Formats: sequence, C-alpha cells, structure tokens
Amino acid sequence: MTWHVVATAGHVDHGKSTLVHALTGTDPDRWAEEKARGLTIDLGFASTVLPSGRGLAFVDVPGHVRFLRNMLAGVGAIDACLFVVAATEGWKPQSEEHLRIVELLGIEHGIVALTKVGLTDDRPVLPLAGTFLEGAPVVEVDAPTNRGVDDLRAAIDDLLARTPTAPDRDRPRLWVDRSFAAKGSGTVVTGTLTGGTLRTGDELAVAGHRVRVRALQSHAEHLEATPPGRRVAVNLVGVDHHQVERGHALVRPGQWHETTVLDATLHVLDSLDHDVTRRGAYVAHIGSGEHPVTVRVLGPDAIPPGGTGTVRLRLARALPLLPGDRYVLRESGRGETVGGGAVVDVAPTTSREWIDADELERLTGERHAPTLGRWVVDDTVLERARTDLRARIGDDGLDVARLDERERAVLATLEDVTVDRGIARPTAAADPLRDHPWLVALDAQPFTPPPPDGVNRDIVREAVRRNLVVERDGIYFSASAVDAAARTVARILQDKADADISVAELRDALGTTRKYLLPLLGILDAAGVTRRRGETRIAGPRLPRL
Ligand SMILES: Nc1nc2c(ncn2[C@@H]2O[C@H](COP(=O)(O)OP(=O)(O)OP(=O)(O)O)[C@@H](O)[C@H]2O)c(=O)[nH]1
Ligand SMILES: [Mg+2]
Repeated sequence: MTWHVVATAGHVDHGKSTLVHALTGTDPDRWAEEKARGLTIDLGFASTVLPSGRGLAFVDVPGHVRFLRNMLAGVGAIDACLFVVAATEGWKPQSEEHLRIVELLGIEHGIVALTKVGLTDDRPVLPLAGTFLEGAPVVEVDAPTNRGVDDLRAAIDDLLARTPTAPDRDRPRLWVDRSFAAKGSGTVVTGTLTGGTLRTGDELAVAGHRVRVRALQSHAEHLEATPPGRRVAVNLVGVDHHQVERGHALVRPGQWHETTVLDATLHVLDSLDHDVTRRGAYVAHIGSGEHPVTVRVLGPDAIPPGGTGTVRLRLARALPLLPGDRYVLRESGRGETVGGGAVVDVAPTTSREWIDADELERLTGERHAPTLGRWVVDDTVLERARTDLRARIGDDGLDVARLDERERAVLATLEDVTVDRGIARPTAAADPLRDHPWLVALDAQPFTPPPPDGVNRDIVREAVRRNLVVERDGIYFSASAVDAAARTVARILQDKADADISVAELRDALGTTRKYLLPLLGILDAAGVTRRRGETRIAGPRLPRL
C-alpha cells in the first residue's frame, strides 16, 4: 500500500483542522488547550485510506503566526499540500506566508480547499499565479454540512495519483517531530520517514547516541519494516526520550556527513523590505528543526528582495544533510521569513580535488565509480598529479617507499615509468643490459659461454665496463661464472691433502674444456684467486674463504 504525507497550510481559523477531521474522522487537535481555544498550537496527525486504496497521512499545522515555527516543523518532509483558504476572509497574511514557505521547501503538488462557503456567497480572489498551485483544483467545502467533503476527498485521491511517492535511496532519515516515553516500551520518536526503509533491529544514530529499533509503527500498524513516505513511530533502545527532541535526525551511523557548515542557495522573498546581508540573527528551519545560524553571503555583499544568491550557513549543531535538502531562513529579531533555498555543498571548507568514493557518497548521497584506486578525481587534477610525479622521478629515479598510497596509484598510471627493485625510473633510462639475452645465456652456460655473436658491440663493451662480463683471450665469462669457478677451486683445495690442483682436475670439476678453462684460469690467476706453479695451481691471496 502506498502512502503520501500531506500537510495542511493556511491562515489561522480558516478551517484546516476541521477539514482534516472531516476527511479522516480524527480530530488532529490533540491538546486540551487546543480544543478549548479552538486553535491549533502544535502539529496534529491523522490518517485515512482513500477510495483508491491509497493511504493519506495528514500533518495538520497551526495557522497562527505565533506558532509559525511549529508549522515549519511539520512541512519539512511532505509530498503535497492541502492549502486552505476561508471564503469568508479570503487571502490573509499567513495564507501568503505559508504559500511562500511551502514553495521555498520545493513542494510541487497541492490542492486548494475554499472553506466556509456556506457562510458567504463571496468567492475571494486567490493570488496563485506563478506558484505551484496555479491551475490546482479549488474545491469548495463547508464542513458543518459536509458539503464538498467527498469531492475534496476524490480530488485529493486524484492529486496523489499524480504525486510521486517518497523515493527509496537506501538512506533512511527521519526528522523527529516528537519524542516521548511510551508506557512499558521506553523511548518513542515520531516523524515523516524519507530516503529509505527502517526495520526492527536496525542500528541507528540519533542526537549523538547509538540506538536500536525495537519496534516500528506506521498508521496504527505494527510493522517489521516501513518504507519511506510514511508517518512512523519508532521505539528505540539506547536513548532516553529526554535526550531526543524535535529537529534531531534518526539515521544510519556512518552513512551521512554530519555538518555544521554548508553552502546553500538563498532566494530572498520579494516581500522583504531590505537586502539580506550578514547582519542579523537568523534561524534556519531544516527538516523538523529550527537552528540558529550565522549567514555569510558569498560573492556580492548582499542579496536584494526577489534575488537569489549563495550563502554559507554555520550551525551550532551538526546535521546529516545532503545537497538538495531545503531550508527556510527566518530573521529571529524581526520575526520575518527572509527566504530559503537548497543545500549545495555540505563540506564547503575542505579541499576536494581527491575524494574517497565512500566519502563522496556521504557528501552527495550519490555513488560514483572511483577514477583511480579508491578515489574519485577530476581528469585535470589527475593529469597534474601525473606531471608532478614524473618530474619528481626525473632521470635519477625515485624510491617508491617515499610515496603515499595515492601517489602510488598515480605511479601505476605512468606508462613510461618502470619500477625495478623499489626504484621508479623512466622506462627509456632502464638498464639495457638487464635481462639481455646474451647475458642470460652466459649465466645458463657459465663454463662453456657462448660468444657475443650478433650482439651490439656497445652492449658488450658496457657489460665489460660494468664488470658484468669478464673477457680473456676472446672468451667472455659472466661475473657469476668467475665467482663460481673461484669457489669450486677453493672447495677442491680444501678437500685435498696436497695443496695444488691440475688443469685436468679442474676441467672435469667444471665440466668444461681446455679451450674455456685456460682463459678462465688466466682470469683467476690475474685476480689472485690462484697462483700458477708449473702445470698446477695453488691457492692465491684472494682465494675465497668457504
Ligand atoms: N461554517 C463553517 N465553519 C467552519 C468551516 N471550517 C471550519 N469552521 C469553523 O471555523 C473555526 C476554525 O476552524 P479550525 O478548523 O480550527 O481552523 P484552523 O484552520 O485549523 O485554525 P488554526 O489551526 O488555529 O490555524 C471552527 O470553529 C470551525 O468549526 C466551514 O467549512 N464552515
Ligand atoms: Mg487547526
């Protein structure tokens, strides 16, 4: 069953609560004082099932200007508006102010009830042109005689058929409008659920406390899970009802960036008689809460009536917000509605050229595939990082151990850089001898080494110069072959009683021929590993110790 949450709006005494009562059978005025005075003071709630089977939940707001803050708490998360004007009085100041407020909050769906039509034949002019209510149905009603009530019900049903239900983005957020202790079950908070589903057992956060959902109720039904777009009562474990108040948000921990600084658009109402500057004590109404804020106009110094600009708001309490969230700005001193707009940036003071994809989701509510590693980064920023890193590598190379995680991710994108033994170097400058086939072959046949046939003379010369290869009588041995031969000589001498070794003995031990052995012995003699004595060799001063 789909539900919509609809708020009433309109001037005091124009018949909002009476209509909600007539449509739902429930008197939304809950308090004795309200009933006694015939005046709504705080929010009222009532629901009904429409002829189509759609669920309709009302948030009934007070019309008296003194309770405007309560009205604002009620309209923060609604789908549509039932706008009430009494035919007897016509358009009044709070008709005007309420219409401005629901417009600033981005409400796009609504219907007009012209009440008390039994008391007068006059039909007032409604200044709705250019607003979201332009062209909306205007239904004439007279509650005491039930005149028009069924027509209004049908018109609301019709309207809701065209009104989208609250989207489910798997980011539940419930702006609390009431918190109380229910007998035997502890803390209960109520609000209009948006953004995602709540389930019993969910681990959530509210007012800085970790809480668990013990039970859920929505429109008089106990539920295991409640989708967004409903009025919901949540029974919480882990917090006292005194610790939660109207304006707090119930959300999943870690899914939101809770911020005290945000940038937002500000549309200043036409009717304001002065510019908006940073002077003045302001209150921002966000969700179900009202929050003292400082306002800094970004760009020009002031925004004139009817104008739109960008402002930076600083809140005393951190709130889980996303770009697109609406707010209404009031000046508390003069008690006037200044304007309002939408959040643009919930973390405007942090540099964000590189941003972790998870963090970006907290800041924007949107999932972006990482550009590189775990980061989302703009192309030009990435290109600059690549250029910088290439410069640091230079011709000499750069120790990869000195790079952080992000720089390593950038390094992996540099196709013209090779990492060898922990050093990043330009590939062009990489060692041409490393893994050269001839050197590989020399190592594979250390004592019958292949000649450098067809190998570039410069390569051969460079290999000799760097002592990778040792040449004697036109035979080239790898340096490791010479080392291995020296160790073999040392081992044989150690194992023998006599202190010398013959050419034939060594030839057999190395599995080679005289053609290779004689130059190799020449190398060993020259190096002082061996010393020639007649036709045999004895230990030289540089014989390796085993
Ligand atoms: N004759 C007649 N009286 C109405 C009608 N609607 C409301 N009333 C009367 O008008 C008075 C105010 O109605 P409410 O429903 O309390 O008005 P409200 O808009 O909820 O007022 P606030 O919540 O204080 O802003 C009550 O005495 C109602 O009985 C109507 O359609 N016809
Ligand atoms: Mg009322």
